[in-house]
Amino acid sequence: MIIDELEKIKENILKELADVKDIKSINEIKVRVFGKNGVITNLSKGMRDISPEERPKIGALINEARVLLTDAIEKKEKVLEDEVLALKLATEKVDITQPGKDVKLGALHPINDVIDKLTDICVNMGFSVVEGPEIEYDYYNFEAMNIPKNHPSRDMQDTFFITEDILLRSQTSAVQAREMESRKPPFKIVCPGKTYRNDSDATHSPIFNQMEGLVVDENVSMADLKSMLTILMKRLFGEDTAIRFRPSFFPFTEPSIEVDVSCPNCHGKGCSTCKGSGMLELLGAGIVNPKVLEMSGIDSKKYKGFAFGFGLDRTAMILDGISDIRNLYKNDIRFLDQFK
Ligand code: FA5
Repeated sequence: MIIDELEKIKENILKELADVKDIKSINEIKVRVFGKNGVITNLSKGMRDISPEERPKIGALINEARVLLTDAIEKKEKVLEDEVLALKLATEKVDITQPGKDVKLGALHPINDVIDKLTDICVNMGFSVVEGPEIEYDYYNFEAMNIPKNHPSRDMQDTFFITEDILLRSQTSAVQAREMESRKPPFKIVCPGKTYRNDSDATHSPIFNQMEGLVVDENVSMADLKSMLTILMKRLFGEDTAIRFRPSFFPFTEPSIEVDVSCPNCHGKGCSTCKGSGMLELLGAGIVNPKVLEMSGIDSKKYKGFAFGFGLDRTAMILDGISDIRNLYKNDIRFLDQFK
């Protein structure tokens, strides 16, 4: 009889609900009672086999049981949820009197710090910041810089070749030719980036960073270059920094100079870092060789240029008093922590 069956279902489910201890079991009961094949669902489906006279009465009883069980399930659910919440509140109390956890703050790497400082100074002087590829064609790194294949001046830079025509750029000067090809004078650009040479000692690293600067305009002179570099160096290192300009040679500039700054380790007395000279070479510079301008399609009769190439690792060494360049690449937190 359906009526007896209904009574049994109500009795069993209410008894089961009384013993239930978790939400998962409640959900299982819900499926068993009201799911697709649940006991109440099946009874409702069976209504079609009941005689039309009895149907309203049985229908009302099934509905009554549905309301009763839904109500009981919801009540039990609420009780269990309250219990879970009470337990959470009791166990997850935050003691606001406890001291906070120490958060370890990072800092800019000394080289990135130098790149930021130098590019800031240059942007203030009207330069645009550009980038170029680290894997470069021999053409841009050497040939367009007036250093033909097999020329002895290639020995000045011990280069990592990938193929005969492709290399890891040995100088950011490679960006000069790319920019001269794509821009119309007048323009002022700086290009910071990684460079590579087969070198390693206290002041030479196989990976290092340079920042190239290039100005192309109608009346550019060595006096402009020297005064601009002096202002730049004094802004970077301080007004009373000792700076030395020396004549030098680069195939892409004529005349050429090199610029030294007092050694960070011995402050001019002479030590192993500066190989006894008291000074550290920081950059090369000069008036752009007219041949280089012409090769990149710039009229050398109308326009002149000056260029400079900073060693950024050496700049970081001077700014932060670092005596061995290799420390910049060891990723030793104890070393890097000093520059926070
Ligand atoms: C050049 O690379 C030229 N392209 C610079 C230049 C640009 C001259 C524009 C004229 C016009 P040089 O080889 O001297 O020049 O390198 C420039 C600077 O890079 C050096 O003064 C030094 O500070 C740095 N440098 C060179 N080799 C290394 C190295 N292996 N490790 C760290 N710094 C280096």
